[in-house]
Amino acid sequence: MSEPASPSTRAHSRPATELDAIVIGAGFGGLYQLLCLRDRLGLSAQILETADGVGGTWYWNRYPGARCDSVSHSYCYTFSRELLEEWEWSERFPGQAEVMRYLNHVADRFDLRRDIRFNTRVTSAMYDAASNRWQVHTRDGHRFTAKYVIAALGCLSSANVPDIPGLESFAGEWYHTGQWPHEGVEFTGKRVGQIGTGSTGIQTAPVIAETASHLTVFQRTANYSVPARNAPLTPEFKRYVHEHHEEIGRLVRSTENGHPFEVSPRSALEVSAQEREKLYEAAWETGGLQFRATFEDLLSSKAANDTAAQFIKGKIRQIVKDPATAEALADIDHPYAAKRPPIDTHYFEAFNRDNVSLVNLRADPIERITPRGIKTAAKHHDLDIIVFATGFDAMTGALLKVDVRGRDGLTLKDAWKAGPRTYLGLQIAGFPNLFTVTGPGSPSVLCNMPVAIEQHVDWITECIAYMAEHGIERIEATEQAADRWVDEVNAAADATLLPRATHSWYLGANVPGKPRMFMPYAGGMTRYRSFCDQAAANGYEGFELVR
Ligand code: NA7
Repeated sequence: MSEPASPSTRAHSRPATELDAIVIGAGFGGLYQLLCLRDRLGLSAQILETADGVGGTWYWNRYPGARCDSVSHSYCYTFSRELLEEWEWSERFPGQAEVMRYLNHVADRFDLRRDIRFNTRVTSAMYDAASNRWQVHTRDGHRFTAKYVIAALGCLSSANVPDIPGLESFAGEWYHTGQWPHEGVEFTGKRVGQIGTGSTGIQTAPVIAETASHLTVFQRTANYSVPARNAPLTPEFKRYVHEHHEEIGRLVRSTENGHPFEVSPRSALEVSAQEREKLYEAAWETGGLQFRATFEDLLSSKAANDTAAQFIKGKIRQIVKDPATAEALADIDHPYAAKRPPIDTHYFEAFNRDNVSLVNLRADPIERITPRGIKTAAKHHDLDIIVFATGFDAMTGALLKVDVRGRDGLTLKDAWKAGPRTYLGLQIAGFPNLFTVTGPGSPSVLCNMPVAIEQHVDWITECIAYMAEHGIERIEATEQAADRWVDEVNAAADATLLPRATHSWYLGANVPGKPRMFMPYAGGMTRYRSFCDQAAANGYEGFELVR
């Protein structure tokens, strides 16, 4: 996707567009936020969006095999009964194209496009205290002013291309999965190197292997994966969904991670070894993220977690025929689900193909990229295409790319120098009337995203409505509330095994130089929701309100 040309002097002299609210990003969060501000509160609002279409993360992540890890009947908005009734998913886990069809349908159905400016990258957002308005600049030289800015840039939208020496010299093609070309990539007859074995790499490798002449997967950290068992939805299940919208909605809003399944109340250590094996086997057959819910203590007890880890490692060794490859794939150094647990369609099976090989970078690290491929310590791998499935500068990267300045010229970069510091993941001290949808410090990526997004957008909308009703001009998280919340976020993470995966993007560890701090709120959606509701019920406790 080409981006708009750089600003002309003429463009800069244009008068600013004045709005009540600017929403940045036209993904799941931005679309619903626009609808709430415009249609529920009657405000003048616009979305500014870099892409030429809606979809956010789903717009950019078009790599082969891109598929949602949440079951389709829970991966949707619940705010509109009509929308729920008229939309029908076709598969258990919706593919990228189907999620895009859904979001385009939402944009059309609620007539949102007329208030979305596409091809518009926000470069800066500066708070002007005298007017109590944000000045927002875009790359094409437009200026906007608004009382509110709602950042809905997505948690996984700033692609991370590692700084491997020699990339610029590569004579073939290279792509990052999160910036995939719309016209697709032709792998037929090509020697492909894929770096990265996170959720994305695990989804894309088996699909690339179907047409590439050879696929070499470069693995730095071995990863768990459980079969997705994706399948078309049966007419009976579709009928069930249509008849139970309310029940499903209630269920996803009541569970800790926003998925439509309860975590078993059983400990992995309270059942016999045979019983445990039987339950894991059943969960493996069912497939999906639900595997995590087999026992209640998989993320709190290392001993319990070890049983799941051993089970999955055993499966890898059974599936992968070459013993050395199986060993490298099963040599996993962190607890199960301490990094985002991928689900797959024949990932481990792909290594049984003649045209797929694995390079274990722990034993044989990459030295450099050459014009002809990738040189590791042991050998040169000749490649026509390199696919970077290397993830994102998650949770903070996209917002920090914008020059955000709050009160007294405080930059967001400075405010977050030691790591993201928010109150409830919704607001940042020093940045009045700026809200972050699924910002760091909220459950966000540990939750089924549409559930987390609806909760945030509803909260922000009610907050703005409250301000209008009470003649409040400015809201800002207090330093004390942010300090307390950072402690709560850390304590919630420390009560789990999540920080034990020291290389995880939850901690910012995948981006060199990024401060290490556990970013999402791990205390569960119900506890989190009650903090948000309580703050609002107490007249927005923890926020400073100025008339
Ligand atoms: P992830 O989960 O961050 O995975 C990125 C992968 O790329 C992971 O295996 C990394 O290894 C690997 N990586 C990153 N940098 C390098 C370098 N320099 N050399 C070798 N390997 C590297 O991103 P995904 O896109 O898979 O998934 C992101 C989320 O999207 C996912 O969790 C779902 O929520 C949807 P590492 O583990 O850091 O050693």
